[in-house]
Amino acid sequence: MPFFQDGPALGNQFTTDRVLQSYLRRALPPGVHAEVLPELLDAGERSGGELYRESLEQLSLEPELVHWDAWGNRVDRIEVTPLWKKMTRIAAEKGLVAIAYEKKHGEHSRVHQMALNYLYNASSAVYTCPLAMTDGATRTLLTLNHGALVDRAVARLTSRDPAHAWTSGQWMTERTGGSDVGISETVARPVGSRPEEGYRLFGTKWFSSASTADMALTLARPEGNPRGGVGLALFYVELRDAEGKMNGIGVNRLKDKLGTRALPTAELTLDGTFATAVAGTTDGVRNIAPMLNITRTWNAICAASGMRRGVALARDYATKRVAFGAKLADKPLHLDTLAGVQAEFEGAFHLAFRVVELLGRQEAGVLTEEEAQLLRLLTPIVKLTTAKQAVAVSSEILETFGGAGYIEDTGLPRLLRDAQVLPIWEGTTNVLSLDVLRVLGRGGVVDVIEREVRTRVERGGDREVAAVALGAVVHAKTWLGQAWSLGLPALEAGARRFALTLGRAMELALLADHGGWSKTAEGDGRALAAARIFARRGVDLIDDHDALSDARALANDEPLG
Ligand code: MFK
Repeated sequence: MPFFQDGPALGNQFTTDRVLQSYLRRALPPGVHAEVLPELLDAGERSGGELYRESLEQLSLEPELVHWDAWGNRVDRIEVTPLWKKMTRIAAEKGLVAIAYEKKHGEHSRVHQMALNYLYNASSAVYTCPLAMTDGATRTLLTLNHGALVDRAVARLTSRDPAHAWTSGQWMTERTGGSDVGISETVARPVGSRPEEGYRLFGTKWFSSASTADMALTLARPEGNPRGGVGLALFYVELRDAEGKMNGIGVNRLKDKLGTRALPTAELTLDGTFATAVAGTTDGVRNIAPMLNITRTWNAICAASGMRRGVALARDYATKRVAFGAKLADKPLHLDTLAGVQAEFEGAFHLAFRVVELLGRQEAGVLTEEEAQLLRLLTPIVKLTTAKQAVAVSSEILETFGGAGYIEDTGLPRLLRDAQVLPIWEGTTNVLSLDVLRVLGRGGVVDVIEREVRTRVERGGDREVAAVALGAVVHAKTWLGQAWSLGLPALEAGARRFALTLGRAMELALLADHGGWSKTAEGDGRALAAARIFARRGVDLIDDHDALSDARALANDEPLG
């Protein structure tokens, strides 16, 4: 009988997730926990069952752009995959955006919403992208409080009726760049003499994710406005009219991307697109910031979700694969490798959900001033830290499968490809590291993170772990003080190491805190073990040397002679 290897299998992704279950037992009041449990069980069952199966069956399916109909009309219709269509229905019915706005569980509504999205994400073919933008658009419209647009769009963006529900796009990136949004070229021409009469937009949007959306928030420069982000305005656009005709929008082509391949990302030409100014005719970058902060939080949840999926597959496989006379699960080096990725995942999970908790408190109106500072600082930090971890963890997960991890129809390479977008979109690691510095330069303080770390590690009760987490934050603070005095170039050069150190220290502290609780309340020492492993993997990345001089020396790469 020839040998055939059994592949990895998944069970219910809620009942098999120790980390999520334990966190929710601590974070949610018992009544809320009991109420949301059936939804989590259902999401876990679908995510480990039918949706996972369908995502594997549809691995090679991709969206298609249909430019013309049979009679020669330009239609620019995008045909999405069956799984995408299914996720559209599930997302509305399960309230994957709506839960946050229905606020049934007060400040815990965000944890409820994101726990569900964490479960669905890894089997959704990245349908979480349009959901993130829909959530971001809802939050932005509500924050800016444009009465007519709130009335028209928010009910649809948060609808649980698939026939009524809308999704939103977020069109920022242009050929001039995805990071330096202030140099965007799209212009806005007023339709009449008053801004309320609307605008026509002319320009190209270079990366428009989920271009199947019903509406979008986008940036354009009203004619005569100054350069830079301040001269841009935030606009609301509906993609099609009541007859389904495009609103002056041409879909040039779909992007051929490394990953997220079921997600239709398009290049768009706006040629007289009718648009409504959402909040005056300037300050577009500042006005779209609520959207950025929401999608960055989703990014972190999806990073944790992707890591958890990889760990679940690798752990199952390790119980099946036999090599050198034993199961991989019984091999000390394999165990050590899995423990390392598990610890990274657990740290990322707790930081992502800490930010979600803060967001929930903000939206429930109970956030303190200190927590508001923490939320503003942690939002770029959680995005950049977890995204980098997701790429490293996915790469390691593929390796735990040996050659099978490199073969497309196992579905495993997709874990890595889909993770690789996480540090890129919604602000790269460097851009977000500079955002952290911007917050600190405008009166924000690292002390809020230091206090959070101190409180958490004291509660956690592990001295070794506490010393690593606190030591890293104190070192980062000291470096910051010195770097301010050395000037902007030194500060910028170290910004990524600084932000990652704060991110990793926070993750470790939160993991330690949860570990202490879990040991006492549940008699489970595994989260503390994860904290100890995490602490030994390296938290403090600060470089006190003159790293910039060395970097500048290396910038000249000409061979001698
Ligand atoms: C799985 C889920 C993933 C979700 C998928 C979604 C897919 C969508 C695809 C995309 O659209 S990806 C492209 C996303 N693009 C970005 O994330 C942009 C990255 N670049 C930045 O974030 C830059 O830092 C930024 C564009 C904001 C810099 O622009 P500027 O013009 O130099 O802005 P400036 O002067 O720094 O800030 C303008 C104002 O906004 C300031 O306020 P004030 O005017 O009151 O001083 C800033 O404080 C404020 N601001 C900027 N970022 C903020 C913010 N406020 C709050 N939160 C922020 N994050």
